[in-house]
Amino acid sequence: MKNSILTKAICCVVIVGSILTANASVNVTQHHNNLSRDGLYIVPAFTQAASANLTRDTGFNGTIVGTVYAQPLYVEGGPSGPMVIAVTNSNNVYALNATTGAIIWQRNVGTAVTSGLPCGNINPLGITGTPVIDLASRSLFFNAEVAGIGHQIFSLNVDTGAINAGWPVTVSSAVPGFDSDRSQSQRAALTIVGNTLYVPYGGRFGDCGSYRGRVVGVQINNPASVMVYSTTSSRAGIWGPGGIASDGTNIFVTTGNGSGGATWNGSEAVIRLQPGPVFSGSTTDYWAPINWAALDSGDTDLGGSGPILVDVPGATPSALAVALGKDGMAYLLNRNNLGGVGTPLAQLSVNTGTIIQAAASYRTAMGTYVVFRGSSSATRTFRINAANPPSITTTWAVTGASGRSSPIVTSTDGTNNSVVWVVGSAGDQRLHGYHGDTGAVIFGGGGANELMTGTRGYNANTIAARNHLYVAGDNKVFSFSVPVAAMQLTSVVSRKDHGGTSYDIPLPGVECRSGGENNDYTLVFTFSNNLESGNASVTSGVGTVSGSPVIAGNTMTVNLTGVTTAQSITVTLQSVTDQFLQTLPDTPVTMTVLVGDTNANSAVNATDVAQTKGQVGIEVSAANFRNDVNANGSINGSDVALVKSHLGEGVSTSVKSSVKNRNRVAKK
Ligand SMILES: [Ca+2]
Ligand SMILES: [Ca+2]
Repeated sequence: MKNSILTKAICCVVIVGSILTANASVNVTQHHNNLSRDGLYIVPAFTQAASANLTRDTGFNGTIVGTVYAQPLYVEGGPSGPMVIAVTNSNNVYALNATTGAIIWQRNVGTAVTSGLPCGNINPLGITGTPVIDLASRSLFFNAEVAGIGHQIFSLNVDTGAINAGWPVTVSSAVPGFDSDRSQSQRAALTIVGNTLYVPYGGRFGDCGSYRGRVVGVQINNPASVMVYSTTSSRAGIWGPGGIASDGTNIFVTTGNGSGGATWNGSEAVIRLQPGPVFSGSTTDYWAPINWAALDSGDTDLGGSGPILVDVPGATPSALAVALGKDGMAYLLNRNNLGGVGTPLAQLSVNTGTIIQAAASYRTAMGTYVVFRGSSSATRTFRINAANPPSITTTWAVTGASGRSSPIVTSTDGTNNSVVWVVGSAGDQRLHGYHGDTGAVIFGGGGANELMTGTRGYNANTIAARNHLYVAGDNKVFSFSVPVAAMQLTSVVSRKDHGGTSYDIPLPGVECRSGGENNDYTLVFTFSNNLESGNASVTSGVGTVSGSPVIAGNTMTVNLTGVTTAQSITVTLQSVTDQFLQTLPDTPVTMTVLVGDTNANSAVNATDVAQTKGQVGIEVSAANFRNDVNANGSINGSDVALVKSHLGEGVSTSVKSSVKNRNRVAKK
């Protein structure tokens, strides 16, 4: 008997409690975070107060090789922990440790193009458009221009960087006639809807050659299956950095200047494509302003900004698409019936200069906003009024900070603490944060440590994840963070249900209640921050962790079974990680188990019996629940009998006393 208990005790020490991640992981899988391309990041750490104290993580390495136009991505849940993904025009792809900036894996997908193009201004030219991640298959998709081959669409295992089977797709082979004069460029962001990857194409700087606005659709599970949409008009490129938006079923693109003429052929438009992609040709599926031909001849593209999809509760219609033109106009469209060539739901001149960037949208108690970078010195906003039809009102603008990036917005919950973030890209090379309702400066750019290098104009390049912002510039990814409270274990209790009401015994303390038939106990750990994941195991004493720890908010509940009485059992917390990815050092917590020791003096004796007898018939409450020793919700003769059955049992309660006892033994 003794031997078997000993064996059990030894085995319990080595069994490790199961691992569980309860809360949702955070991932930035695409340009501007969402299919709508709204650029909204819900990040509870980014209160406006915390945002004011943003600092660069100077220990974050982030060194990469090549010029960067694409927005970085962020992915969790892989074997190497949280990663930042960055791509460069040297055809280099990187997965960086999101905390240290060290390279987890890197892959070069072929020699970048350095000569032989009919026009263009990116040299070397490799991966320009923002990639997209499919979390289900943990695959990363992007387009690379490879010397001697042209456009290739790759799929990589996002955890290892290995090229997935069946990829890359060489676009000129899959799509007859595609890019035969090398005038087609790929600089707008990619999208995945369902199982289809959509890759948008436009022309090169200089508008040379026979390029078209094109979207190539590739089945991600069958890359041999390729479809393409091309504008009928020559040129009409799809090139704004935000690329393709989606409502979850269909995709939306904007097209640039085309060849003009009397009949609209696909230029200067917002176009809705069905899955494939397939263009219906119906007026419900495209919109172009009445002056599209004049915009064509003036090179005043509608295509410098991709569409963003915005829902405005209370507006009729409420499901909108927003377009911005190089001519400074903002347009509101009914995204379920775009309307053909004609007058939009609303339009307003919102900027005096050309608009080239990816806009963002957010909602506060004041209404629904769109924010865009209007020029190298202005960040501007307008509100969409919830009317029938919806209308546009210009709101705050900030001028002065030089540089020209695409904005993003952080909010703690989707409506509060909105902060608009822009980078003075190709300008002052600093991050700037503005109050979403007023434009008041929240973060003014920081000090010497916050100065970046190599950030590119027009492109977004900034993402938010947990308490970080990441900005990708040439040859370097920068990490910034807002301060967060350190994680601490604030309390531990042993919790038991007494006939419908739970009572807690704070630990360290003596658990005097019976564990029932299987000797079960429940420990509830409370922390100062919300948790992401954690483990627990029994590291001394008799008992095991049963099932997975349950994480809810800032608590972790650990169930124990097989916990014998008259012992101290130690449960050690391991890898407990909070929502800001701070990890608690391994923390042991000891519970003394002595069934029947109702007065918690480490011995079961006549005092406990008398105390329990004294409570018989009295309703169980916070004052006497220890006397409900069998935890059934009433104090009666069974509890007295249970205490009596343990008479004479005891435990030594402190390390000090056990050391003293051992010393006494040694002296003998
Ligand atoms: Ca006692
Ligand atoms: Ca009882």
